[in-house]
Amino acid sequence: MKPGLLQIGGFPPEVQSQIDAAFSRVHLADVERDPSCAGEIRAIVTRSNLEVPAALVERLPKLEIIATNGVGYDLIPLALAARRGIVVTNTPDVLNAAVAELCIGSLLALLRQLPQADRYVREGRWRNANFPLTTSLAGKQVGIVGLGRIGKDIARRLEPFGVTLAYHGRSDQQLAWRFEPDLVVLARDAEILIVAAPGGRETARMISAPVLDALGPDGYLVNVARGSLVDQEALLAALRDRRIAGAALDVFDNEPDIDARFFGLENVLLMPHIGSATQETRAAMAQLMLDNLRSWFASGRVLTPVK
Ligand code: 8YV
Repeated sequence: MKPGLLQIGGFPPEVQSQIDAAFSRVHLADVERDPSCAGEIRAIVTRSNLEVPAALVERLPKLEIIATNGVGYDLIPLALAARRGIVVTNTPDVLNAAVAELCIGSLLALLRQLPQADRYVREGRWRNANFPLTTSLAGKQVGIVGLGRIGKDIARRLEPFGVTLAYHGRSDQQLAWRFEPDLVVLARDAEILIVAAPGGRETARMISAPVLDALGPDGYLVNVARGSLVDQEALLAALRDRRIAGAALDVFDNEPDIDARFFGLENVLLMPHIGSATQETRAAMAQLMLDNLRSWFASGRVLTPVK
């Protein structure tokens, strides 16, 4: 008999068929309709941008594993899982390159105003005027908040652009780049602040009003991490009042129903949480998620547990 699996969110057909070949799949609505099926569920598959409510986990007495299709696990009740001996797996490393590419691509698009330039040409304005001068990346001071696997990939890829790098995080990793223990100082020194730290309680709203003020009117913010790291009200006000120059944002509070005030701002580049969204990367993430599940049910071991 196939093990029971509860699926949160959707997956592409080629992933879905592999889940369905190995597991007896139900959705949240099935559990609501027929609470008796909760007793059969041994695995949850989910996506890192969707919540696994603690109350749901409490209702699944036979749950052994939660496998998320993403690196983030801020929406999984880890303490409860640990207490219950439930294994949690994620998909680290396979998405580093894609997220780093989006970070640098969106930073360049923001500085060089690529969306505006595209619109300018399409609207036939090229003949009548000169497109305004923009801002170079070369020579800038860049501060990275969170120098984990993704942060390091971003830093390595930024170096050839001729920038000066510093970082802030939990500890000094004794690297070639300057460690700055004070986030406000990092922001004050930086012309570009990149957010690449994990979400969760520890990092919540760390990009606060004082940090944005320290970044200042010539400073740019890029967030490819989680909306929860930023005080969004403070960010909206800083963008509106031009107390920072601009922002490139892939993540927000309350996705996908984001605050509509962003739509009226010209100095912000908005993206629909697509850091890992390339065909190659999503295939590798799904493979790792499925490998973790299969390995657990075959051998009681997983490849990439969340520690
Ligand atoms: C996606 C992510 O949101 O890996 C993460 O933490 O945020 C993303 O890759 C999503 O989980 C893809 O299913």
